[in-house]
Amino acid sequence: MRFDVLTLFPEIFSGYMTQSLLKLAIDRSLVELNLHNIRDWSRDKHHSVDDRPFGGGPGMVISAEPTVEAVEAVQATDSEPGHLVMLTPQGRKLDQPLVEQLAQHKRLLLLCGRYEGFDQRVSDILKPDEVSIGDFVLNGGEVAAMTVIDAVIRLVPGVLGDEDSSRFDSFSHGDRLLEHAQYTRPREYRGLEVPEVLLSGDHQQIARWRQENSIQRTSQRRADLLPEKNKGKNDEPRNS
Ligand code: 6GU
Repeated sequence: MRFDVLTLFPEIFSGYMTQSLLKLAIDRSLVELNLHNIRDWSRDKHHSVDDRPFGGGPGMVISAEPTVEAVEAVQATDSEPGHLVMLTPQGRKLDQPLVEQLAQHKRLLLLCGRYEGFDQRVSDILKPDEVSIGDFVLNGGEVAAMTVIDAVIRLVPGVLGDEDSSRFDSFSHGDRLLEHAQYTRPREYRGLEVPEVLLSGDHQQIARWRQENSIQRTSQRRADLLPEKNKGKNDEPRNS
């Protein structure tokens, strides 16, 4: 899986790139991550990449020319131009099905905006897949791009140590349940005990408890995720 990130602030990614799971995947050549500074494609002597909006208003708009040329140049560095994603609050909202769709591509280009966004002609010309990570405003697309990378690499074969652990995550089955509660040692902490069934060694009972705990938590916290049949089941005051 190859990622190319186009940004005005490539240094934002340096800590993330040396983080364990991503670094391991890069070291094992399962993932390639290249950073490109859009400013490198600026043609004027001040290396400017933004300008005031036509029609007035606050902030600055990222110019079409350096952005389009940066994307085209980066696309041309591989025989496969890749799937172009623009991170913008105006995009379609990221969820696990979209992550799975993005993970199908061998190459993703992630275009990160700042300020008041890009000149509209960037989208008109490049027709990117515009993606948002939620209904809130970030200062730029970089954190959103890291979110996309983080979610996608978990689906790249071999990246996770345990091949099963992504399949059992919330949202990756069709049923969209939240994860059940987890416990580790000690058995008792500040008077709170680990549910007895988890210590029983009875795998069938454990599986049943976890399934019920998942449904209960989902109905308490995220009832919008539940299929109608489970709604209201175990609907008690929230305690887990
Ligand atoms: Cl992708 N960018 C910005 N600037 N804000 C956001 C976002 C993206 N997704 C949610 N909020």
